[in-house]
Amino acid sequence: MQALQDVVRTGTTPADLKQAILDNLYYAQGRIPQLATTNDWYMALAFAIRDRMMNDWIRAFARVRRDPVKVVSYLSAEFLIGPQLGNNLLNVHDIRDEVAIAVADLGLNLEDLLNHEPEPGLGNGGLGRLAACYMESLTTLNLAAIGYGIYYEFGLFHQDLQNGWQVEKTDKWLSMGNPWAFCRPEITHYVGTGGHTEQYHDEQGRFRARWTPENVVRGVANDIPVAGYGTSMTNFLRLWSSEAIDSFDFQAFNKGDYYDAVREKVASETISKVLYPNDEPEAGKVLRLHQQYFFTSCSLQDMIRIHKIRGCAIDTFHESFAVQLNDTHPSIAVAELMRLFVDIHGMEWDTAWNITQKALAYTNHTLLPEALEKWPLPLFGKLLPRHLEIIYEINRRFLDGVRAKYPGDNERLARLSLIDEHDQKYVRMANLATVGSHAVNGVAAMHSELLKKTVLHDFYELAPDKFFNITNGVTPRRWLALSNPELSRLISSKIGDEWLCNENNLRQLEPFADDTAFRSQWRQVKQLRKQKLAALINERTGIAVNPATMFDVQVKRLHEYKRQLLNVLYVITLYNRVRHHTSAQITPRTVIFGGKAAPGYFMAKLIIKLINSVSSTIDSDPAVRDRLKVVFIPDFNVKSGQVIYPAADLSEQISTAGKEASGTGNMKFSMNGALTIGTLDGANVEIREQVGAENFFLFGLTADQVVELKRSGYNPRRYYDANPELKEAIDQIGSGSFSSGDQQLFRPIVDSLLDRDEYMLLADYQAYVECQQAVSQAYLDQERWTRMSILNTARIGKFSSDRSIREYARDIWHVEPIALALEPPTILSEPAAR
Ligand code: 26Q
Repeated sequence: MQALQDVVRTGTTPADLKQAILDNLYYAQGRIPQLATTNDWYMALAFAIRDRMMNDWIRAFARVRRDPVKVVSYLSAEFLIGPQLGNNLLNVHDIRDEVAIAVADLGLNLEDLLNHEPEPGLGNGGLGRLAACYMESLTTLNLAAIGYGIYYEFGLFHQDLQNGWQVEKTDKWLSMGNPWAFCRPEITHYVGTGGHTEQYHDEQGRFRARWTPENVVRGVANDIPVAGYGTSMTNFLRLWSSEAIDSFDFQAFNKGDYYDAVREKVASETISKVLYPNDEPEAGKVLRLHQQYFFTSCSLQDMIRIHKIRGCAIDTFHESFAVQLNDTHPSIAVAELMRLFVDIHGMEWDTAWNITQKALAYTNHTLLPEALEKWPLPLFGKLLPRHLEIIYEINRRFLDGVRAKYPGDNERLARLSLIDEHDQKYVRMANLATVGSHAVNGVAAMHSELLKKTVLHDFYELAPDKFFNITNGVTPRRWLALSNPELSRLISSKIGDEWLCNENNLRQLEPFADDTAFRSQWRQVKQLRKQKLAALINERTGIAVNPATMFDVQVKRLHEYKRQLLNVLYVITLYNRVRHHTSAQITPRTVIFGGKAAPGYFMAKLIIKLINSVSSTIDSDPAVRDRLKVVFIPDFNVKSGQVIYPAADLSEQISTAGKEASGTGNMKFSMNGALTIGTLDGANVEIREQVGAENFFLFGLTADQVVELKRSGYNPRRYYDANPELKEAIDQIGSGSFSSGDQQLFRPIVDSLLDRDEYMLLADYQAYVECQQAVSQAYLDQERWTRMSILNTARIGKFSSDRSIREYARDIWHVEPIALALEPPTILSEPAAR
């Protein structure tokens, strides 16, 4: 009887779904169809889909609470999950078609409801999106996992353009409600800061430390389910929001100091208020350190709570959880876990250290020295006095070991120390994470090699077995099946749909590269996706682009090392060539940019302005505008990415070699059949290996050559003086050709290029222009281009996040899939296991 009710409650026929939407509209939203807004309908549909995730979710978690399965705990300050509805329609029993019928029956359009969902922008870019892809793959692979992070009230800002400049708008993503999150007021943990420490002897006469914090906030869990594809496994994100312990400080209140009392509350709620919009650390931001400690502490306390519920002893913690640190942002976990073990649970230091190291693993995402997190010691000690003591103790013991191995090598000691003592003192978070973990990995083969050679070289010499490479990957569910349904259907029509969970199957497409009819269908799909992007561009910018031109795309955060400016220099060169008719045959291009600049990053914002200025200048030149167009799509995010990647012909991956740890956009483009023009940097190296050198447009200095050129004294002016086309382009920027004669506006760009050129754009310019020439040539032969495009998709399987996660599972976490098929079905009358 109950089981039957369960089936009715969450049935998946169009009729069941229609009824469920109406029920939710009425009972969860308090609305009737006649008065419902698009948001009401969207919410009702989202609740109906969420209802259909509950059984699997509760069942999976009951299993995890009961049985000794090792759970992956992915700690990340960012989860850039993107819109949930579309992905859940795909992953939850693949019910999109049924839902479309149900929705149409209600007089609605599914596309409109999908478009209505706001982007949950809980991340800056690559690192946050990687965490989201990994959670999806973990679930698809039936691995038990919890993604721990922060429930930011305001996610990454929205980018507007005003007169070509970036303007930031607050992201109020929760203002209309979030149907995917379960607030769990009963799951809370307390997190202290400040105050003082003291030492004492406990009842057994043991020497102990006690920390009396000055401030305490409460973290409340907000759970968002994560569905896997083609499995009943469901995992979840547990994102913490901060609250004041009491809604009022009654002492202050009674004194009549109402504002002081409320101020406390406001300060507590500030912790999870807003995502820092920089994808690099900024020195001295105490609130950021507080955020990191807040979510890390809540998460570790939560794991210990779950571990105890399972009836396990504290000293087997590492058998319950494999804790992955997504960059150094949660690296305070090393000291916090030690504090919880030693101070709170009374464990011996050596035992605690052993368990901590066994539980933790650290992923590094950058080699750039300015991007390595370090906190000024006074700031750190004020916020986390006990943690500083613990870090000193870890450091003392660690350096004793180093001294024994390398007697007298003080320089090595200074480099390895957890404390930077060069002038001001700092806590080095990468060193802390490395020492406290049993595994350290880079995110692409080249990056992992450079890690061992440069930033973590001394650690590598100490413990070479700690170091791994796990090349990044992206989920083919969101980035191919969901973003590009037409291409997915075309692929499945030839090789079946197994490729969705078995990435190697894509290889079976290779023979179809030689099939004329298939190539024609492939082009038709690309054309369709280009029309869709053209419509989006028109809606966002008012610019009409021609889908018959080559779509040449660079979308990613704005950063000097990513060299959007090199792309602009080429565009200006092309503009000049068209104007001067020096190029007989030019392949018409639409050059598309998108990406946010950190609000305080002056140069990145000026580059956005330059792109928009070049765009208008070209657009107002009738002789050029049909053959060359430049557009900047504002507010690039996951949602627009899903429209942009499938529509690209050419993917720009042109960072200075040695600077981009991996890149993941490069994978999304290639998966959707775009060809790459790129340097030997990050995962480009492996993408080229996979798709074949003949299907990849390579240019530029290698990482070794970059280092060597810098060492031997790089002089950008030499390139400027020797190259008339380069000189012309830079002179135009400086002389006001794109700024109505204003010679000051873009001066900082010109000066930076000619005086320093930190990222060696000028050194790579000629090679880039020549490579672009080869691209233009290749595009003229559409049959050849299509063949290359198909081969890109066919050979990109390695970059599925499923492959990455299998490697983490095998080499770092030592976890196995759980067999859910053996579980009895959950029925509503049976309470979930306690
Ligand atoms: C740190 C401290 C204080 C404030 C902000 C930060 C912060 C926030 C975000 C530092 C870094 C980030 C994000 C970094 C990032 O996205 N890195 C990218 O990670 C991708 C996934 O591995 C790689 O593909 C990219 O190459 C890498 O740049």
